[in-house]
Amino acid sequence: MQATAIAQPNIALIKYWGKRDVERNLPAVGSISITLRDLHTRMRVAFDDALGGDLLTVNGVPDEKMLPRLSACLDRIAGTNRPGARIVSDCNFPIAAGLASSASSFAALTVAGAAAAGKSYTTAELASLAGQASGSAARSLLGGFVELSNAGDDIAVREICAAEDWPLAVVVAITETGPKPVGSTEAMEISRRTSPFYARWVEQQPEELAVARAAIADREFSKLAAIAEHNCLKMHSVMWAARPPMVYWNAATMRCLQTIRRLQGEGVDVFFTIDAGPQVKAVCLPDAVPVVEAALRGTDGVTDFMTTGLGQGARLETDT
Ligand code: 2P0
Repeated sequence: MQATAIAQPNIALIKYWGKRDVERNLPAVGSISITLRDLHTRMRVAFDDALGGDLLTVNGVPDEKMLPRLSACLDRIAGTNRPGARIVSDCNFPIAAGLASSASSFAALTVAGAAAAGKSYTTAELASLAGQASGSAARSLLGGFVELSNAGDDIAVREICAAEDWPLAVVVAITETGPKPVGSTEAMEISRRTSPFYARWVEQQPEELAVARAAIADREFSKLAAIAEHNCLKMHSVMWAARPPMVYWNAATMRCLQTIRRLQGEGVDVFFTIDAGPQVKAVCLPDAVPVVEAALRGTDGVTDFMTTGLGQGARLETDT
């Protein structure tokens, strides 16, 4: 009746932005991500017949705001006639700041909830359950480079390259903590309804997925860098052109981009990607980590940074 799972966040190199079915939370486009190693969410789920409802603590603090989304996810996993659940979540990085905390949280919740409920779901079923809670969460079920595709009336995830087969590193430059102004779900819908670039974004995604897939298969860093930066800037352009416009960047975000452009000019193998938040993720070859860290540390407005390699998918931990 209880289980603990750990999951790492993932960062999309070819982004998920937009939904084809809001009700079922199905993405409008496929995506390709890398699962990180050193950032994690640990989630413990304990069903208890004595509980009248669900209880959630996040990093030791009761959280009623997030609870309905987690409860709905557990309902889909274990059925609505399930007992109440005590959910304990611990996260070692800033929550809701564009670092994919919902991805690691819902991947860990899905794996822990299924085990606590005694269900043995296939990876496809887990992906569907995690994806309904948060689109990017399905990708954190797997490690290394992960592709999420639309498959018929659902989604599918698959590992396209193991973490150890192309051990890239990611330096995350933190420029601001705290919750984002507009949540991703709402921002995607505003983009779909109002951005003049949205249709082209959806139309061009298969081509960009193919380019990234080939770059990963061939371990061609510069090819992956070019398509990932283009895809990231295009996603943000969709948002900038929406009404109301949504700009997640701050001045330090832009300065980090300039730092990375300078490094590229000096021949360093590094590229940037930015999600729905102001942090900049610098993806690089492991040899480049010291120079990338030093350059970002010296960038005005970077308050902190975290460096990580690529890691595994969500997994159960032995419960004590
Ligand atoms: C991604 N993002 O591919 C994109 C890029 C943010 C920017 O997936 O509405 O929290 O819960 O399915 O997964 C963030 O959105 O959205 C996200 P929902 P989610 O990583």
